[in-house]
Amino acid sequence: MIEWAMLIDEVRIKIKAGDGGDGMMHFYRDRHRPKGGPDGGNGGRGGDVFFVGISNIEALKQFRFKRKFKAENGQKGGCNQRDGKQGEELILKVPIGTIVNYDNGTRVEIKKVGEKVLIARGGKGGQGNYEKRNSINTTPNEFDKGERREWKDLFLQLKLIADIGLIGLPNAGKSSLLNELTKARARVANYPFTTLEPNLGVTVAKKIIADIPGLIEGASTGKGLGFKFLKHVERTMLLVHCLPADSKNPLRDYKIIRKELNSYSSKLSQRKEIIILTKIDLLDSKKDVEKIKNKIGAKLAVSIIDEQSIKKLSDLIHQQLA
Ligand SMILES: Nc1nc2c(ncn2[C@@H]2O[C@H](COP(=O)(O)OP(=O)(O)O)[C@@H](O)[C@H]2O)c(=O)[nH]1
Ligand SMILES: [Mg+2]
Repeated sequence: MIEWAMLIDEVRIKIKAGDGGDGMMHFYRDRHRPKGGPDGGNGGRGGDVFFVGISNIEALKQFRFKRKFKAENGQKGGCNQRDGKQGEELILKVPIGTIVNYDNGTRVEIKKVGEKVLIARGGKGGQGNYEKRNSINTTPNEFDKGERREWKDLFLQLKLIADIGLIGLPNAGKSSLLNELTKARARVANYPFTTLEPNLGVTVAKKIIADIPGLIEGASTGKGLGFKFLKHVERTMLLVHCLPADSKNPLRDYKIIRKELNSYSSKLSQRKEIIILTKIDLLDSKKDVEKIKNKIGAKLAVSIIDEQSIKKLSDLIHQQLA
């Protein structure tokens, strides 16, 4: 069994189940029966809020701009013992692996595709005065209000399962490659430690790539930020080791990272790895590229300004995972 990397994406939203409709207070009247009996109907139930699991791991994106969601309220009861209409339920699609955290500490996980999980129950409708009749009081002039529902704050966390980990020293071009290989928008900058959290992206073949930041010499012993992320690396299926062409000594860079991986866990050192030479547009000649590529045992040489090379990388990654 392969252990999976679990990375987390987070969002806060507000939801509200529908209020129950109020009961009706009404007495039947017509020409022949000026004092007819009570006939006020019950209020309709408020709509429930459900989450349904889907496989699209990008689905939490829907909450980027719209954050408040509400199921329909039940309608008020009518005359003639007519009950109010039930409120329409609200169904939100979330990726499987979503953990729903309520304010009170309760947690629910959406585990299966198609699984419909009740997130907030709609309010009961209130009784109308028809329902309130009894042997003692045959003409009640009371009704109940429908149950009201409040807004709930939900904190959604997505446990993501990364298939591929991009590793390498800071500045190796990991975040840039993640952006090119996926539609992720990781921060890129020309200095170490731009990426504080692992960035995630989804490839064309729906594989998840994690950009593992902050690996430096000593990371396995807790130095820098890398330690925190090593556990994510441990659970990926494939490592893409990035070595930049503008490094003074790419072989040394490689060894630094390998040493950290090995001392963190021996299992990790056996993980399938492909080495790639990055930023090759910074080299003067193709001959230089070949020379370094051979020296470090790279499978591919890429540059983010060479679309062809990115395509080759994408193909290689998917082929390795297959
Ligand atoms: N010339 C060139 N620069 C690149 C390439 N890839 C990344 N860079 C630059 O290298 C720097 C570090 O890249 P980044 O992706 O943040 O590296 P990370 O620290 O490994 O995530 C940034 O200034 C990038 O614009 C490339 O293929 N060619
Ligand atoms: Mg980065």
